Amino acid sequence: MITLHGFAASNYYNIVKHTLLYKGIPFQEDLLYAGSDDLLTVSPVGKVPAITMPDGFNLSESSVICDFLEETYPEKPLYPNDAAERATVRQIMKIAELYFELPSRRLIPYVFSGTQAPDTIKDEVRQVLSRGIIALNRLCKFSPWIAGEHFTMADIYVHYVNVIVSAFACTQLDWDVLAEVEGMKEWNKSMSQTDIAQTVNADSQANMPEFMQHVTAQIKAANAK
Ligand SMILES: N[C@@H](CCC(=O)N[C@@H](CS)C(=O)NCC(=O)O)C(=O)O
Repeated sequence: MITLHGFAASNYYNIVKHTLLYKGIPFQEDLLYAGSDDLLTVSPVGKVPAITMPDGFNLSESSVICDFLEETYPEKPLYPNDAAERATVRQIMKIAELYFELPSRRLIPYVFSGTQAPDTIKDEVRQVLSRGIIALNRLCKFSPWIAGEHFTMADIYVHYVNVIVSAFACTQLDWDVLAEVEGMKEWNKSMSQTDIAQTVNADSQANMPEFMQHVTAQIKAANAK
């Protein structure tokens, strides 16, 4: 059976978990937090998530894992057959990662420490998010799914990117970023109402107190140095 390493409060972990559940692939979860030595044995940069296949093959990087799962378990496909359509799905995912997820993540330390990011950082994050908003308005269809008629990996990926945008960028910048992409909020709401997303999000909420304890311990350890 596949082992999914990581923790349920991680949105990257949840991209892979949602994919496994959607495809009906049996898997077990192995609770590991970033920074643990055990994680380094399965993930070369020590980041969550990683998977271990039944034959012992380890893989990390959420979008790479998703591609691997698609190739290994092609039933219930999450990418279109047509090469251009497939590339568009990946383009949406990449733009969401680069222009929504990563800039929003810059604000995580400020939210966790209950402080405000300096204006220079807020300005930089706003500029990157603005480019993402323009690009996603151009690319996303929401008819009814993000890339058009069919449910794809981009639906899963962007839904969990939006968790980070909402929790960190929207709060620190006091800006409803998702409302800037026409159709995004309505689609995101329908995604969150799917059975799989409800399961994944319930597990995420259940893990949150322990994850926050872990974060607090890390911050204390760093301050003590
Ligand atoms: N590019 C990686 C990013 C994964 C990532 O940043 N995971 C976070 C947890 S949500 C993590 O492990 N952070 C620990 C660290 O940055 O050292 C992916 O797509 O899997």
